[in-house]
Amino acid sequence: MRKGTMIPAAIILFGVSVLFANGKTEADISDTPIVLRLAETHGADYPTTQGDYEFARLVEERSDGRIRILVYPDAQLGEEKAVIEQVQFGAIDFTRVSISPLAAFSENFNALQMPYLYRNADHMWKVLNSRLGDDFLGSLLPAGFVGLSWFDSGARSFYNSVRPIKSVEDFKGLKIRVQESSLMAGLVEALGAVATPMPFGLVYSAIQTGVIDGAENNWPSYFSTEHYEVARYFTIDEHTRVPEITIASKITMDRLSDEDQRLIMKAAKDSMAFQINAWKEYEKEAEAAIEANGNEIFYLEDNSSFQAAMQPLYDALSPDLQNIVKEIRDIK
Ligand code: GTR
Repeated sequence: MRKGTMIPAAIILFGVSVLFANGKTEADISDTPIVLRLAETHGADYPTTQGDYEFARLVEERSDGRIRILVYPDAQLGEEKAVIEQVQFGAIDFTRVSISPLAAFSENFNALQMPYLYRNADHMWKVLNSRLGDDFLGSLLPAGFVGLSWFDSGARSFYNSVRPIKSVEDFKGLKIRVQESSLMAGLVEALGAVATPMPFGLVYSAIQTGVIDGAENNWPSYFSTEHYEVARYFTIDEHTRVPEITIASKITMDRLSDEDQRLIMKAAKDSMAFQINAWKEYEKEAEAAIEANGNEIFYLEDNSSFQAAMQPLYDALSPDLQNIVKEIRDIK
């Protein structure tokens, strides 16, 4: 569960013993030759964190215990944007993040998360698993990252505490939290709401105290954060599919042998199936729990007016990004 309490990164950096999911403390592992840290915003039982543990397990197993990746869940190392910055200058070795905040560091990532871009989940996976998906991973190098792998994150929809959203008109005047992403802010503004960028960990109390009216996310995050308890109206409009990504610091990777770099890259890719499976199960559980809680859920059957409202976001893309969008759409 993650309502927003955070252990400041400084506590960890200054060496207070932290208990990891495997029951070991930092002291227990001090004789391990290579110890690397991975930052994760979600709690230990969330499917992406489960995918991180699987990645760490594969790396440890395949390196015969020579390389150990410690997963820090619950935003212990900070919120996503700050973590990405730390990965960029090598203070954190890996992170699993949403590509929304990452696009501030590598703008082409906006093309991969445009509203209503994918026909369905299969289409998105075809893209991510194609040469284009690998090109995206590789395109992070100039920004100081090595893109490793993709995780599932379903589709994002709107929720709020004020009224059911059934049409674009219903957004008028609502204050909606967005990730620290200019694209997401533009998306919400295009619908007529007021976009409020804010780190994930602050959203629960911001809704509870009325600082914002709502936010948008997938079923699992709406559930695990308990936002569903303070924002009971959920409109399934599925405006974006925003893949999750695991990235490494280029500084960290450059310090490793070519063989170890390959081992890490392969282990990351091989952890994808595990996460995708865990995602499917958790998504079902989240949906059932939210329905049982009596939330008011509206399934938007006809999203044509939502799509039309978002056209200006496509028009504002640079010609290069428009070409990538076309390439994505052409993947059948
Ligand atoms: C979740 C995602 C997180 C974070 C969060 C948010 O779906 O898994 O990494 O980006 O959304 O809205 O901040």
